[in-house]
Amino acid sequence: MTIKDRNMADRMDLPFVGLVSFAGQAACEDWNQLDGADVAILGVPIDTASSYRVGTRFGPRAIREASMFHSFGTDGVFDFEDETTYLSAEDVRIVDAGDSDVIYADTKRSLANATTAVRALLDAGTMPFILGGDHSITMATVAAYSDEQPIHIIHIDAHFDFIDERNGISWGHGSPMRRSSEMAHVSGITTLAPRNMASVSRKDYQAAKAYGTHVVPLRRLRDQGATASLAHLPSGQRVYVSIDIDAFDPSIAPGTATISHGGLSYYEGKDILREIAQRFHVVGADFVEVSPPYDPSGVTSLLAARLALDFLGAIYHGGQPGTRSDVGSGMGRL
Ligand SMILES: [Mn+2]
Repeated sequence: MTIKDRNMADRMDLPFVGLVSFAGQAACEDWNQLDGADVAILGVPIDTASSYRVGTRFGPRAIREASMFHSFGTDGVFDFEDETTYLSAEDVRIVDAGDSDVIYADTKRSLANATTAVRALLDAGTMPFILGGDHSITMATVAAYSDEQPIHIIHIDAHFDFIDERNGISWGHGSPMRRSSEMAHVSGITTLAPRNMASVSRKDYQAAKAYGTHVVPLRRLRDQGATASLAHLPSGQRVYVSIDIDAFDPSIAPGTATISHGGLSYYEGKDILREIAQRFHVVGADFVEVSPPYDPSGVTSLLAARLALDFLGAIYHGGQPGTRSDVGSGMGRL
């Protein structure tokens, strides 16, 4: 029997069957051939900028593998809680664009490759959705928006990531917001869910405040909710969303470099992402710091995959103005 003779439509393609891609979506590693895709998933497997535990170079593959459990067909996913179907073929076309290249022992060139990759995805008119990698990758992915209209960064993290430099290293995973704050096209930063002693030094905290970072510590976020925590931003604001998995509680996200107790629950995170999707114009996002060697049960990768799909579903549901029409056609560019 040849391939032609087989009825491919009858295949079940269960989550453990077949090649791995993000949520089982089509793969396209030629970034010149992405036309028509709304979202391009890009892995950036760099972990050499981590100041403590490494392993996030295996993050993109682990999140892809975990996302297969949530793979969906053209009919999308029905959420009974709001009686809505998300991620249907009419709403959004997601393509897995593979990974940016990494040069071992050379973090700076690897980061430059990530910038080049994200620019290619933007030039193709897709919204880059990036899987890290340690958090240093965000200074590279945000840099790719330099010839676009200004962006505000919504940064969800246990830490401030505003370190200027340590021992001459200014591109570590504790510095992405500091480096982003220096970019002319970044109009501001909101940091949600920081907490605990030692998550920031007094000097770096003062620098973040001097820059104008809007900070909502985790316990205030929990008290007032997602809507009030983002009320300072105007509706339709162009935002890039950077999500460090260590924003979540180590009981549900143990597989990360620098854990911090008292973090977000799944529903708290989902509520924040839904608020962002409903009110703002999301032009890019990343999920960083998933470290599979510290995630023996795979629960951290599963959480990242689930939240990524929740977020994409909320952004593209019903063709929200400012997302599909704008980002997908590249009209958001200057
Ligand atoms: Mn971080």
